[in-house]
Amino acid sequence: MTDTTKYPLLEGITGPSDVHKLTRPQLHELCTEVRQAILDNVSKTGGHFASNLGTVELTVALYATFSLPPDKVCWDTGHQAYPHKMLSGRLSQFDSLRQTGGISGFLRLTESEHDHWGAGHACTAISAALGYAVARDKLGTGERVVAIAGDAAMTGGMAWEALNNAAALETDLTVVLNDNNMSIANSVGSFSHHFAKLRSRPWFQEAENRVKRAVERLPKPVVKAAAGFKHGVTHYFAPEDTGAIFEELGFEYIGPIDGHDLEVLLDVFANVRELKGPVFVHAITVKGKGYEVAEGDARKWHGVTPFDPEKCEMAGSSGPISYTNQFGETILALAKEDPKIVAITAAMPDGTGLTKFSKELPGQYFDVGIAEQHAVTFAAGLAAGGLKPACTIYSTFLQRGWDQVLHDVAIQNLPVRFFMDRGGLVGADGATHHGAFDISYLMMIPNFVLLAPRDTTELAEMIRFAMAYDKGPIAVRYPRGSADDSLPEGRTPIVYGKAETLREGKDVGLVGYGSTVALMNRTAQTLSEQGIEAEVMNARFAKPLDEEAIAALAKKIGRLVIAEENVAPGGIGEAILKLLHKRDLSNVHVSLHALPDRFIEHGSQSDLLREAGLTVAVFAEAAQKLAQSSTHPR
Ligand SMILES: Cc1ncc(C[n+]2csc(CCOP(=O)(O)OP(=O)(O)O)c2C)c(N)n1
Repeated sequence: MTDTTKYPLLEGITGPSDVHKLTRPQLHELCTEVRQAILDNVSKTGGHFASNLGTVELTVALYATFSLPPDKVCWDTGHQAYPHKMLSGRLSQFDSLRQTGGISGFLRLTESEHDHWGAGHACTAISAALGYAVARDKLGTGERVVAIAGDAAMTGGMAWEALNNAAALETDLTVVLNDNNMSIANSVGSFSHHFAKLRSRPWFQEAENRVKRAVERLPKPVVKAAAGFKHGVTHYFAPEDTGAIFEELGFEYIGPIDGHDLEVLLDVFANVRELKGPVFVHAITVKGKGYEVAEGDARKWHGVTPFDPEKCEMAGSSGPISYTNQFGETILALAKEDPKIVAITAAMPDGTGLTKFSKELPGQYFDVGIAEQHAVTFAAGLAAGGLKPACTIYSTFLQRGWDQVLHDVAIQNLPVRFFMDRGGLVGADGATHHGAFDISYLMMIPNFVLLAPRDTTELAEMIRFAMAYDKGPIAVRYPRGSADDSLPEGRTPIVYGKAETLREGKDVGLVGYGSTVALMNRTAQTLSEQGIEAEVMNARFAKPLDEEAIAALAKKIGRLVIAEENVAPGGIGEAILKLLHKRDLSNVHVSLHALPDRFIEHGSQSDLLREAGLTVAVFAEAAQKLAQSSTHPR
């Protein structure tokens, strides 16, 4: 470590024990370096930005006061844990953040022994930490366990299920609320009002001297003293008249404290570490802290593409309209004409394309918080009550509402329209965020209609179709990004359960669904250069499948290549195989392509599609083999 290094202290940190060796002034300096390292790296790679600038002091204070290991910290979601990654020996790998083969943007049990909980979906940290705490109690290992959750994570029912359970178990557990009053968009709901009420109390700093004196008076060994500290702090910071909900639940509530005041954090954590029972520390932080524009617009700077740190400008996106924006524009236009149309998001107005809708039609718009289960049943109730709900949830997050989809929507055959963005491989967010399962997990549910568009124009048609369909639940899935514009323009209207033939051929049949239709069309172009004439079918509906058209294609050519951006079990490929079996066409030669039976990590979408074998080259080779080696099984 020399003075010439960019981050003199941070570069010398190989793990938590190195942080313990630093003096208080050095810890302050370390915070400055971590913040600079986040700016330097994320401005080059892109990634989560504002959330990480907000947790610098929290992380340094945790590292300096807890013993990691054996103590454990579970970060909720993991999108605010870059400071943790840097302090646990991964600084030098930050140039590979979220890239193919590089470090993850979230935490992974397999990435580092210091990652105690892997996530990507929100609201899981308190449950996980409670599990760790109970395991510790049973095994007698004695370490401390901390969960760190954002205020928006507290809009999810699972966080409250965990608090309820933790208080009943009365085990030693610290929950730190990282309250920046922001989700990705604004925090919503009555909890956010409750937190605001708590935030309006006198802060730790204002009573700092009083409390410091109280803390200093605590005798050691601390177990006995901790109780005194606990009561002292509770007395100072949680006067009974404010009725903090956490106290009612059985937690010792400590706060609010300034989550950027390192001195306060160090004192509080050092003492909280010794407390018995469930403790709740309420830290107020600022998303984007230290980078002015991000503080001013944390929503825009939550997740970023590479940007110029001096000019504070992100590269603008140009090019064809994205599926997300196409959804947003189309549903807004429809809802303006029909006041019965209502749009629901689970804390993702920007990601699902509903921001403009929320501004122009606030009365028809509901952001329910990170509460997908509730979003689905709420939509079911809206449908039962006579409205036309458009329930917009990413494919990966709808997994959390699966029972509600089945139990509340499908069994009652309610016309809830689901719009699932990010169907397929999403790229840099990785395994927790890929939409790899939705075709399967909806295909098996009776009453559902499933569609996927070949491009953004077809998405608009399918949205209109879905909003007009009122016989039961219907779901449209579409991928991240923009459409491949290589498809022919001649369009046929969307007809219930009907596929579309894009190109006639006689040597091999290529069947795509959603994002793979364009790949199939390109495959046909490649094959035609080799003298192979392929027929291309856009399946449009995975359920009900266009059995007549697919069976006719299979019969006509005897060779099919089928591809989908979903795992094979329960996918459209399997449905077609079953159809061939049912129609006595089992001897048709089939080459089936789908996502493999393993979790795919992060990387660029094109790298990941290649890794999964979903490319034109792979399909063309499969088609060639079928065309050349197999005879028509007539
Ligand atoms: C189940 C689930 N739904 C939606 C998301 C998308 N998401 C990622 S971060 C985030 C906001 C998190 O806010 P908060 O917990 O307050 O943490 P902060 O970003 O403010 O640090 C959301 C909605 C998710 N990760 N998981």
